[in-house]
Amino acid sequence: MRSFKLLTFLSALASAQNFTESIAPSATAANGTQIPNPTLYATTLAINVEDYWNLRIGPVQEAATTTTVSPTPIPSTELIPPPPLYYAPFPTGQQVFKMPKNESWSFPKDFLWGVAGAAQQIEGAVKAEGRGPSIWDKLPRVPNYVVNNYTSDIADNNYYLYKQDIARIAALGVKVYSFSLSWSRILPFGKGPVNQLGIDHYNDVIDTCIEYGVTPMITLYHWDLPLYLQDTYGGWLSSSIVPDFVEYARIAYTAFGDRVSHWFTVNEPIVFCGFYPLPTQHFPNFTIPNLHQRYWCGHHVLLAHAEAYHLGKQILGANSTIALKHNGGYKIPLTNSSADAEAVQRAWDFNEGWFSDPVFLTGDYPASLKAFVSGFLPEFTEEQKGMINGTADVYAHDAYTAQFYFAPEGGIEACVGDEENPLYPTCANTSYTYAPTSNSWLIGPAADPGSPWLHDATTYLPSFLHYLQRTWPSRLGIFITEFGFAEPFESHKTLLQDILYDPVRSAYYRSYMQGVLAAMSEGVRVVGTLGWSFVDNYEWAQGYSVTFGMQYVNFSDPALPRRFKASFFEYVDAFEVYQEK
Ligand code: GBH
Repeated sequence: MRSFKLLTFLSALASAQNFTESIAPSATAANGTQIPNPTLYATTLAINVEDYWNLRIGPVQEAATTTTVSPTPIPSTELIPPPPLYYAPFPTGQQVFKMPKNESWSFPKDFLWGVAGAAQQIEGAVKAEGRGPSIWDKLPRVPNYVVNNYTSDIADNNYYLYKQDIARIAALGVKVYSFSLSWSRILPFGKGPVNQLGIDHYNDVIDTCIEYGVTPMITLYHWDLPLYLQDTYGGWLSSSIVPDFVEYARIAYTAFGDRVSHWFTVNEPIVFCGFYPLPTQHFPNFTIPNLHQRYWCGHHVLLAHAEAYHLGKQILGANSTIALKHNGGYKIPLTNSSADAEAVQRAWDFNEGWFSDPVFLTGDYPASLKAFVSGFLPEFTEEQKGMINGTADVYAHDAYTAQFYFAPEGGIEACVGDEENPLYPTCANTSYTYAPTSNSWLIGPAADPGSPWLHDATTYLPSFLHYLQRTWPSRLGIFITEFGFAEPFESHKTLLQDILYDPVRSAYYRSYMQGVLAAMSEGVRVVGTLGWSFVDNYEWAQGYSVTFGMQYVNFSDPALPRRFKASFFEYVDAFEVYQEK
């Protein structure tokens, strides 16, 4: 069984005077003698949120603007679209920026189109008004975990600028704004006392959306785990996370459910479970083998999500939409060999299938994944399977791109039997280029080198959407909850006007929306699309070196007005042309 070698930070607090980086108390006494078991010498002192910041994070940066800013009207000149890009404008004429219209395409009136962002990436104000630290306040302080050791202490300062941020997207006619809650704003320690100031903040974000005619949607968890839950029991590695997450969900549904009916429980568990193991010098260690940690995390995610779904239905009612956000690219066999077909299937199983088969099909893992995890995870009971199955009203997918897959050298079977193989346990190799017999062309234009996983592979989008609908059918259809592009080298551009004209991202948005329309005209049910992101923001391990925004943000002075990039107009244009009035 798992045993937690947890050296609590509380014992470190006892010697907080000389506490520096590691929270593990020294195993060596002053005279050089080994202390046989330092965990014996632990204590429990009550510490407040300020102490906790000081103990684990240290000083944080503060923005110049530290009070909520009132919105101002968007100047009408800012709403003038750019001159056309690449393609002849249709109909012709000055400043006309319209897609040539395909009469067999359309978005229904109630199509949920909008933009998305996430708390840790935009809010800043990390210590303001009682917020507790998250693991993403700690990770940037692990040397070289993040490019340039950039933190999200200030980010877009959206915590104070949200009114203007909402006014700006409303000015372009955007229908939906999807944001995430910072769990540690609402519960500074992830559990225990509720911070009313955090609740008040999100109440006002929601009310501002409604005032501007924008539909708010909430993601409960976008990677910013309250640090305390990681420090005390290992976060998602422990079953203790399940009741804590469900309680947090209850608080949020109860506070905001009267005005918000679209909810996402967790964002991309494949990704955040992949954060484990966390850097061992900076977080308590757990004796779960590294390779197993992410699957323990996934196991608890499924249980937490499912319980939160059922609770949500009770509190929010049957008309609510609740789902978890899946992620991954479309998977194309590199060649038509049966080995490559099997590699593709394994890749689906170990990625989307990991969470989608349990939630949409069986309550349990796909066979190839199960063969691996049954070596260490407990099997879901029949009751658990029944509880997990059917817990998403839409198939929510963050569908950015596509990739080729092929069998590893030496074959899949050999890899599956060889823990040392770097491709183990998925045992599927990947490529961004077509096979050498097709001249090894890249699948599509590359994004910024800081996002090497991302290419404009929108030619494959209709096939992708057909695959998702066929494989994991859902009650309401597919919701593309994120898609977007990192304009190559954008952070190297120095002239504002150069930054604002983003051709590769614009072309991506254009062909992406055409791919959605094509798939819909072929019978794929897509209920909405959310562009990522409405502003440049803190791009996790890439810091501010990679930008996904459809609006520019000046990070040296986030109080300066945001500016629309050309791509934002391209995205909006798809709805001006194709949405039924
Ligand atoms: C989204 O995930 C996130 O939800 C969002 O927060 C983020 O800002 C956005 O992407 C843009 O990056 O570096 O080769 O190991 C999209 C899915 C999964 C894509 C993890 C990047 C890492 C690939 N992401 N993946 S790699």
